Amino acid sequence: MCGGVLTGLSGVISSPGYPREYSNNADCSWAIHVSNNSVVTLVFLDFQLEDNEGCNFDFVALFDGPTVTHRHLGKYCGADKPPNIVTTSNQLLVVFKSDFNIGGRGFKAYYYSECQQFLSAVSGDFSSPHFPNIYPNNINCHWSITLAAGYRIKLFFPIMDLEDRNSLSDECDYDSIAVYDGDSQTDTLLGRWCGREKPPSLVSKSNKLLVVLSTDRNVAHRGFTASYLGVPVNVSCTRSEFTILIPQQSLPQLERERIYLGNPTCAAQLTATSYKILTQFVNCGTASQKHGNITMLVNKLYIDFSDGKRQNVQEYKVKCDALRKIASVSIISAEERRLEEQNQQTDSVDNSDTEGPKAEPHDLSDIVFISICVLAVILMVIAIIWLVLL
Ligand SMILES: [Ca+2]
Ligand SMILES: [Ca+2]
Repeated sequence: MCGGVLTGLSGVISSPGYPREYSNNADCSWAIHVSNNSVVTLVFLDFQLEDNEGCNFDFVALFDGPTVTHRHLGKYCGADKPPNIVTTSNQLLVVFKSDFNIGGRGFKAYYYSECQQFLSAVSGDFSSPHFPNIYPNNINCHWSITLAAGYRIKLFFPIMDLEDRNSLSDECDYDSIAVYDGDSQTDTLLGRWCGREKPPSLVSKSNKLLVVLSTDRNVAHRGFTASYLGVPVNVSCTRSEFTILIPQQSLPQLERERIYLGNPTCAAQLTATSYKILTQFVNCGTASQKHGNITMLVNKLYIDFSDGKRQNVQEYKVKCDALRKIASVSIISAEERRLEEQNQQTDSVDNSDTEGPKAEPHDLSDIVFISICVLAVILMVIAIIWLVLL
């Protein structure tokens, strides 16, 4: 009649006949069993049972395991929705009982396994289960990021607090975060971290990235938070211009004006499949910077994802080594932007008495090239005059 065994990653349960009044003398049990090393979260959507102090007549009781002998997580009745419940193991038992009279609408709830998350938005955040409270033991959580083709993924860990390394092996043997450059654990391992060592910001080679949190049977800390952003990869340059291509499918429903290089007058054009910015360095405020002997032409690409609720403009640094015609693009994180602003402040102080190297419009090779041209013209003129005189 009611109850059962549920083994999916997520599912819905409700009292018999819901939303019609439940029967008297009901006795239902749902045993939820998710994949090993995951925990179960139960969320009530609706709740109305006969009320009495102590919940002795009609009630929902929850147990942290497969049977009523496991730890009691709570007993609920009345019309107040119970709080979200998280197990410590991969099993949850839900028991619903009613007595011989007086009913109610009953309840409806859904459960999910907290440790399987698939992310496909262009940017997002995630964190260890229960963050900022301590994470469960014996879990193995997967966050699988897959963006549209033409995107790479940049991943940051603003907060990192796991159990420390094994002092004997100096490895992350107990709890760890592992990041794979793809969608499975057979792909290249970008690194494994634990303790409070923050991973550097990581960039995927393709449009997929997998983050795995593994914890052992004891000692837990606060966990981690992570943020990721999609980077459009198609940036190229010649000696005089940038070409930036972003597949339209990677930025669904974004007006072309929201993508621009340097300033809003250099907004993207729409082609059949892409947003395209093709622009001369002299336009759009592209600056040249010296890095040793190499002159890099640098600008910022802005993609405005803001909606009514939230301001969200992503900034990307685009660079071109014009001599070698090699372009690159990277996301500017909030942290990098803060450092950059600091540097600009100190730079503007420094520049008041010294000339910054940034402002030089031409590199040495251009000057040499022009000098040779001028010399060639002079020699030609001398040759012509000499011929005429003869
Ligand atoms: Ca009753
Ligand atoms: Ca541990």
